Amino acid sequence: MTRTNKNHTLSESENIMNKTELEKNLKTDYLGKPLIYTDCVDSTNNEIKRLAQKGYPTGTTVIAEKQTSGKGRLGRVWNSPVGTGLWFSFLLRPHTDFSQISGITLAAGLGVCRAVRSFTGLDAEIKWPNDIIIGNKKICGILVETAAETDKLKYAVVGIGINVNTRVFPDEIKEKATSLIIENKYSAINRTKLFKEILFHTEKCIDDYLKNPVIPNDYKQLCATLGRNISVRRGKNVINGIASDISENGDLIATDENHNKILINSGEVTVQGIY
Ligand code: BT5
Repeated sequence: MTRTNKNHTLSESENIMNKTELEKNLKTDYLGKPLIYTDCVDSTNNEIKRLAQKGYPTGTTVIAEKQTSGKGRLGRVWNSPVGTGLWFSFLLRPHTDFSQISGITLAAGLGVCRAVRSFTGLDAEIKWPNDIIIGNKKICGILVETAAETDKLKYAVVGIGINVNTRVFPDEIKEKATSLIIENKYSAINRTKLFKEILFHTEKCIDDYLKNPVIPNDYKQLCATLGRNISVRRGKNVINGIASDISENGDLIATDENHNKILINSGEVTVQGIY
């Protein structure tokens, strides 16, 4: 069976992607060049690190149908079953220092969010720093890892996982995860086209940030965290506040119960109303 409308076509043969189609009409300067497509890998982030050690250039991208050890932050597991999602990573060798890594991370999230919105018309938003959500559930996680040489940034790996045509989630995540097909009233999304759209928007956001390292206004407009009650763990304490802004270097700014400004640059932020 083939269902058709502009961006939402899924024939049986499209359940598996292929390298030729993935590379065709890629509108990027460097992302996806070269592109390595594989059936199965431990983690596309790990594979990029192996290729980085071999000297592969900036933009090198690995995409897999399935990951056996897909990972999130802090050693968490990223559920990456075959044939339903987009699991990919790319290598960046930016001529910047570590201070710009959070900006690059936010730029990648903005790129994915813009791509999902323009391609599907769904109201995707960003949960700071770079989860993509629809409603109050997560459709995408991004893991940025870096390698240093003395105190200089050697390279960064940006790993993106998106639930595209996933209909069922394991029990552990079914309350907090959703997918594009679920949000799209069960009309399937063409993963190959979406992948190319994401590379295009993400490259543009990263380049814009590297040229002019400020957090763009539309990041803030799309950031579902702003204006909400949040809590963050600091050692043994939990601080509660309202998220109000993003600082120049990408930190979340919140106002606590005593009207003090707090800057949050890492760690787990719980946002009221979002998974
Ligand atoms: C992230 O971590 O959200 C970053 C995920 C990055 C995955 C990509 S896939 C391609 C590349 N290769 C990799 O090995 N990783 C990257 P974090 O914020 O720590 O969230 C992880 C948590 O999200 C887990 O503990 C689960 O609760 C939940 N989770 C796991 N799989 C999920 C999924 N498919 N959809 C939504 N939530 C999920």
